[in-house]
Amino acid sequence: MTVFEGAFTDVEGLRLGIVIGRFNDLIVGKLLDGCQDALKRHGVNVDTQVDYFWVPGSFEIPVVVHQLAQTQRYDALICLGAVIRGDTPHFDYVAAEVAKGIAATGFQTGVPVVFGILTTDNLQQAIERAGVKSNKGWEYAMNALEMASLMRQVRSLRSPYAPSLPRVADLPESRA
Ligand code: INI
Repeated sequence: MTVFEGAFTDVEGLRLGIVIGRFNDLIVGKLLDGCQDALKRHGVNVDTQVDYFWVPGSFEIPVVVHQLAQTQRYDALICLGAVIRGDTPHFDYVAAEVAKGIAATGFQTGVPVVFGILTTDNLQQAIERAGVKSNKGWEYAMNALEMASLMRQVRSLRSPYAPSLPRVADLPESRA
C-alpha cells in the first residue's frame, strides 16, 4: 500500500496564481494578507513565485481562473472573494456561479483550484473569518500548498504514454 499526501514545504520551483475579487475589499484584503503570511512562512517568495490577478467581483473569478489553469503555468490557483448576503437574491446567484465555475476548472484542467470565497450571512461573520477570530486566507494558502504537492506526486504516476499537455514550467526552454 502506498499513501500519498501533500507536503506544506514542497515549494521549490512552485508557481501560484491568486485571483482576487475586489468587491468587499475590506474583507478580501485581509484574506490576501493571511494568505501571503502563510505562504511566506512556508518558504514561498510572494513577489517572485506568485502572480496576482484582480477582478471586479467574485462573479468574474471563474473566467479568469479557467484561462490561467489552461496555461498549465501554475501548480495551484487560489480564488479569493467575499460574498455577503444582502436583502436581494443577488448573493445566491453570485455564490452559486462562482462555486460551479471554480469546481469545473479544477475538474477540466487538473490544476488544483482553491475555493477561497467566503460566503456569509452578514458582515460580522465575514470580519470574524478575515482576521478577527481567524483568518481563512491562511487556510486557503495551506490548501494550495498541500494540493500542489499532492498533484505533483499524482502526475508522476502517469504513464509516459498517457496523453497530456506538458506544464510550461517543465518545458526545456523554461528551465534554461
Ligand atoms: N461580488 C462579490 O464578490 N461579493 C458580493 O457580496 C457581491 N454582491 O453581493 O453583490 C458581489 N457582486 C458583484 C459581482 O461579483 C459582479 O462583480 C457583478 O455582478 C458584475 O458582474
